[in-house]
Amino acid sequence: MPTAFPAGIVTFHITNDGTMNHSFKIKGMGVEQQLPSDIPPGMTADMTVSLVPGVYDVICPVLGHADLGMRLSVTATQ
Ligand SMILES: [Cu+2]
Repeated sequence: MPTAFPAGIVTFHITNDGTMNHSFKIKGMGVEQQLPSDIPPGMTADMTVSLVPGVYDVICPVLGHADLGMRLSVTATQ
């Protein structure tokens, strides 16, 4: 996914290319939103979130996955 994109109403199209369940969470600037359920392998999900300009952490909230590297710092630009 891109590490910078314009702020505003943003829809993430998330594809699980892996072999186990994963999920998606974005947190920062007072926002904390994640998918209501995990994505099985080979499946997709969309999540729409309203982002003000700033820096956010995107992680896979499945237990232990963020510590395995499933995290990314992204910037919503003005
Ligand atoms: Cu994961």
